[in-house]
Amino acid sequence: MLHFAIDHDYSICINGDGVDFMQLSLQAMTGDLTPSLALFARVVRRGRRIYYTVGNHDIQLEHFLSDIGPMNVAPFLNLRSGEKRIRIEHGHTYDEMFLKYPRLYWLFTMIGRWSIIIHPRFYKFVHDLNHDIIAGVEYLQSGFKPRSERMKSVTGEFIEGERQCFREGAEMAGIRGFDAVVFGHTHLEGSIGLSSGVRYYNTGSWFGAPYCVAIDQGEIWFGPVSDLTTKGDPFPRKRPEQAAALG
Ligand SMILES: [Mn+2]
Repeated sequence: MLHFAIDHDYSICINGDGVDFMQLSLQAMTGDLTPSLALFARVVRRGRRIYYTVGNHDIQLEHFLSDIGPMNVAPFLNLRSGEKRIRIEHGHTYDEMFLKYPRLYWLFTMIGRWSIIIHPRFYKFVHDLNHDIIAGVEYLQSGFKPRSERMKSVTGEFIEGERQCFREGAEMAGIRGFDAVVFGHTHLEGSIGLSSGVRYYNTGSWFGAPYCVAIDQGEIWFGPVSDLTTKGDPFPRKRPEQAAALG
C-alpha cells in the first residue's frame, strides 16, 4: 500500500492500531517498522503527508501528538476534499465494551498478546472467539433475545456482525457536519448509508485481506487494498496535474 501511495502521489492516513504496543514485542515491531519508515520518508519527499490517528493498541502515541518524524499524529482527522468533509478516526471511543468494562477489555487484549506468540492463526481464532463472547454478553444483557430478534428493531443498513454502538458512533460523529465517517477498530469491513445521509465506512483490519478508502477531490473509493495494487489508481486523472505541481 505504501508503494502504491508513493507511485500515485497519495497522502496516507493510518487509522489507528497500525503498531501494537499492547500485543507485540518491541523486537517484532522494530523488525516490521524499519522498512516502513524508509517508505514513509519517500512519501514525504514526494510532497505528500502521513497522518496517524491513534487507536486503542497504540494509545501511547498520544504522548507524541503533533509529530513523530514524518508522521502527523492526531486523535482524529477532519478532512476536506473537494466539497466533502470526511471524519477519520479509529472508533474505539464508541466501543461500549472498551468504555464499560475496561479491565475485561484489557484482559482480552492480554489473551491476544499471548495467543499471537503462539501463532497468527491462533490469534485470529482467539479474536473470533472474543467476538462470540461479546455477542454472548450482549445476548445476556438484552434478556436472552437472539441477535436476529434484536436486529429486527434496527432500521436501515448495518455492517454484518458489527455492534450497534459503532453505527451510532458514526452517526453521532457524522451529524456534526460530515459527509462521510471512516472507522476501523471492529475488524469488520463495510460501507453503509446512515439515516442522517452520512456515509459510514469501516476499513476492517490488516489481517488477511485489508480494506481501505481512497479519497480524491471529494470522491471516495472503498475496497480491498489488493484491488488498488492490482487494478490501479481509482482516480488516475489526478496524476498529470500533481506531477506538474511537483515539477
Ligand atoms: Mn482498535
